[in-house]
Amino acid sequence: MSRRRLLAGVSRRGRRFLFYMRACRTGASTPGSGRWLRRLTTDPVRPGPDRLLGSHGGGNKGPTFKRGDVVDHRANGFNPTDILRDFDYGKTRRLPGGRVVREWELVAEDKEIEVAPGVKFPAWTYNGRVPGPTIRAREGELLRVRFVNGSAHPHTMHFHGFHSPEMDGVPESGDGMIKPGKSTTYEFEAEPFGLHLYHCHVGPLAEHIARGLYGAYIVDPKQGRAEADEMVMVMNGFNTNFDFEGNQVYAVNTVAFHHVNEPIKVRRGQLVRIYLVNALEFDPINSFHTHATFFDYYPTGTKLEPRDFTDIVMLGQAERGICELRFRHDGEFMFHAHKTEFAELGWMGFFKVS
Ligand SMILES: [Cu+2]
Repeated sequence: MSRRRLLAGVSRRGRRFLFYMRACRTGASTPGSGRWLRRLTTDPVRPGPDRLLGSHGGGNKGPTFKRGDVVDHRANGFNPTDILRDFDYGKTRRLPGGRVVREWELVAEDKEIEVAPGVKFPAWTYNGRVPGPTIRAREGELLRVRFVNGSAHPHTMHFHGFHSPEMDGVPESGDGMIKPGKSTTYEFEAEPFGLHLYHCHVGPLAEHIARGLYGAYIVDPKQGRAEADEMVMVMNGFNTNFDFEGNQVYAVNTVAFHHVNEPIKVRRGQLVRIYLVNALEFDPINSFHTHATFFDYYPTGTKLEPRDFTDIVMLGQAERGICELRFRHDGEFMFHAHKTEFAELGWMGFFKVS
């Protein structure tokens, strides 16, 4: 039975989820720790992720979530809580004329990662993590990214932005596909300012991306942006059964339900800036919704005036944007995909405001 057909018959699960959402909103359950999640998943009265997912072959009976457990971040080699505020500025030096050159080295590596408790996925990674490092530069700098392929498969790095054909990171130009054990250097200017992404561009493209070869690429405007608590959310998913029809696990920054277990701590009244990237494959649209607050939305971050003031944004594949928000009240507030199916399968979390 296909995933889509399976979903068509499980409207009961959707109703349970809505009940769960209401329960969270009314404070019937107080998230904030693994204990909360365990209570949700073991209390026979309260609906929790495990029962919500049960009819999807998920929960503790299936591939998507295991009762009360969390993933082994140490074995993964990364923790989504760290990835959230981890910006990689590379190494800089000045050319004789005074121009800044910013340099990185990224290594492709095949690596099994745990994307939900007990759910292992044979990922292809940049620098051993999914998403890859958040590369960050300032408008107008000269960027050099040395790419080393330590994977068993040919890969590239394709950056969104302006560059010459040789630096496009596609198989047909420049150094083309970088074979296992080989390397190349991509050189281009940091422009335009905004929020972009990079990913492998070797075919079959969907698989090379879906395996985990993508990351956020931020170009700060010359004049900078207002001071804020900044974070990166790369919305992604994992097609763990390799049927290429959809995904069985959804998340921001890879680990399903991670920020249910570990809410994102923010200060009341402080400006929070979210760099939101949709790296999802196999599903054409993803979304981001905040509870109890609205945000200014800057599509692609390429203009300094927001386009929307909203509490939800829809993003197509590879689409991204900057969300700026402030919380007015202390408490714990959900954020999640408003596509209920994705939320149930891992794409939800909480802000803890104090
Ligand atoms: Cu690739």
